[in-house]
Amino acid sequence: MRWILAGRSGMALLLVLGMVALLSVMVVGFSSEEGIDIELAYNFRDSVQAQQIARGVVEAAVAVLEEDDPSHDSKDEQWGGFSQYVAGASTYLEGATVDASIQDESGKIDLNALAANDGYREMRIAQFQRLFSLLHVDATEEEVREIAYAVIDWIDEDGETELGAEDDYYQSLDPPYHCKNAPMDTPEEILLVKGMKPEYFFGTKDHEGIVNYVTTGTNGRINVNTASETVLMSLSESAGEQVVANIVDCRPFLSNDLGCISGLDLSGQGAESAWLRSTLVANSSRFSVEVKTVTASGAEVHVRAVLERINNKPTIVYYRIY
Ligand SMILES: [Ca+2]
Ligand SMILES: [Ca+2]
Repeated sequence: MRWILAGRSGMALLLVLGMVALLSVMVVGFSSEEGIDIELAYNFRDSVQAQQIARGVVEAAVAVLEEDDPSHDSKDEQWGGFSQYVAGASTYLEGATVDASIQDESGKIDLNALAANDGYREMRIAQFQRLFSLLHVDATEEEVREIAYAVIDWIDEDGETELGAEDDYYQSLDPPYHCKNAPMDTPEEILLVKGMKPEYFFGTKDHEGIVNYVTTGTNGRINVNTASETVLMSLSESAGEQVVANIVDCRPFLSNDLGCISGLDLSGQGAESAWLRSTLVANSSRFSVEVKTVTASGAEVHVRAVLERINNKPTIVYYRIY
């Protein structure tokens, strides 16, 4: 892949890195003047510096996505090489290391879509079940179906249970909490839902969890250019290894008119074909940025940010430092 550190995005990162250097000098100057214990000051400075670097990297990701052509999204575009770009730019930082990547959230399965009332609920529940099965999660089909219904009840506005669980169940727990009755803000929220177990979500030494395959806020659309092989196989019982290989061979799809995908019935009259037509796209509305910064003294900061394209402008809608 050809990779060019240039243009506005490159400038944005370099500017922010320059500001970080300035800031660290200011913090030291301030603290010695005030006579604060110098070691505490250094710790504080390093933690602030790591956070500022991470923030700068997120701003650089916004800049990269601002320049991106939104008509299709695939990993061979500039955002797909963001890690190499950051690795190159971080050589300008004295002693600090930065790892970062941009992921397409539309390559994952939207948990909120389970509750959509568009006639495709059974398709999505079946997809949810296939995901667990593909990952060899130790849960029966029936248990996964019950979790799917509990997710629907967790999200839908009413308090009537649809084979899942509503407020009366969650209020009976110790400690009790309320059923959300609204869309999930993050996929981790599924851990609060009846029947869901941490090992299903995070995985165990024997199997992967669903954490890397689920998302929220993508309106149930799945980008065929960026979906993992597991997500592609979850789309249909007929999406076997050969079908997935066909899709991977045809990438990148350049518009939402996907044409035909050999082995996947997109033009059929059945409910599954209709659901696939309404679900599969070639572009994305949501990206996430993961950043890990370690300063020379060992201060470590992780940031996860979610960027949503609103009128083709990437906007930070979620930002977490941990
Ligand atoms: Ca694009
Ligand atoms: Ca409900």
